[in-house]
Amino acid sequence: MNDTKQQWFKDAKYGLFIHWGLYSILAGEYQGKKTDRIAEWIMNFLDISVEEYRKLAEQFNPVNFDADEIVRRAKEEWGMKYIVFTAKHHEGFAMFDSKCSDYNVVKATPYGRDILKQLQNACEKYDMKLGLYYSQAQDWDDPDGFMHTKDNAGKNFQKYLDEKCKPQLRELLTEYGKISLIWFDTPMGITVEQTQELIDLVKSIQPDCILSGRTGNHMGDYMTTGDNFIPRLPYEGDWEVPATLNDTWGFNKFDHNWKNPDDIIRMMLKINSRGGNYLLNIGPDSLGNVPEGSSKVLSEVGKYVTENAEAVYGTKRVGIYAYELEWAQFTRKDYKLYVHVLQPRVRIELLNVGNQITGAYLVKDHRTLPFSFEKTCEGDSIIEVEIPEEMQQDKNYAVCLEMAEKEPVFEEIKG
Ligand code: FHN
Repeated sequence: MNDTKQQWFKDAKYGLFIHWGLYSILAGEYQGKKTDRIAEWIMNFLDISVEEYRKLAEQFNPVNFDADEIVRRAKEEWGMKYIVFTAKHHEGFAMFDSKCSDYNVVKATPYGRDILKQLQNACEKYDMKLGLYYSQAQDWDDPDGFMHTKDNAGKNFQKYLDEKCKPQLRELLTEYGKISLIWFDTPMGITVEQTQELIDLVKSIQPDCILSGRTGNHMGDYMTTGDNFIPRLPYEGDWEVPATLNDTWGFNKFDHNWKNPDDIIRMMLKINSRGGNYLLNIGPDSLGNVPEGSSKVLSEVGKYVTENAEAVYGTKRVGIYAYELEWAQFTRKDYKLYVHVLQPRVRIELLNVGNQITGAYLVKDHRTLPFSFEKTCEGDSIIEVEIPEEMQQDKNYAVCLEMAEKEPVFEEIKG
């Protein structure tokens, strides 16, 4: 079972992924050609040479970037408990002041300021956990870094690891305060020994720093699911679903396919209910603006999360309930079952939940609600909670059922 041994990660439930790099300048299009795939892969998909791609750095000037504003909103408005920022994505460009590669935001761009330092300062100010994405295997700029779908024969991968990857990780772990998580990704080609070298390096500098499921050879500290893939069943241990708000991670000016807030809330609760964290992405544009489409959705979801904070953060995996409920999702704590009501209801009816209920209240204002628990004519347990009349047309609120038992008693359907 995956155990990060970090309570903050177990309790977090909801985090912000930020994919940002030079690809945001191309925004899904290069020399009139569009990519119909994730925009941060444009260098690979459209076969842009290293020499050409490097020229993008000369244009990178994100004068609108406001780390304080992004972190403040993530914390106060969007309800996120941690941030994972792409310190270096597959393109190989460092969004921090790297001493071992000049291909970085301070030395190679007109902007000349350290993006990561600004984020670190803001995270410290708002007491936000900071994690860093680092592409440890793919580096499309380094001659010895791997590139998916291309011929990697003859590359001296160990040289890249020793001369770029490890020195940069050392910089990240020594010069940017507390790093709570390193989000390694696409561990293609990396051996068990090489993976262990990376783990040892990280843990020797910051022992509490946890490692994503894509560290390599399944040696990370927790399970990372496929992108946008939600496990169907409750899953034991620590895990996380990385997810997009549209169909890309890096900014794509053509992609306006934003998911709607209700769907995001439902997906978040499914993930939380099954025991995982939801790491939801934004891709700022080349000026540093967070796309309007994503901040609108995040604000709506944030309203739900902050109003119902008690029913989200620190909750635990719920067992399997016999019925599929269109209108609800569950989360739980000891002696409390939270029913997230996602569609209008006159009353909550839960069949085959056999707990003795000692109280019921609306999570957002702790208003007590009338309830009963008894048996149906068929002898099945049934819990009912009355919804106040003025709320019967509402959706998206949580109700807490206080139970005499520590955990929900989900009965089998006997029929
Ligand atoms: O190739 C990357 C992709 O660009 C993005 O960073 C996602 C996030 O989970 N990870 C890889 C694909 O799974």
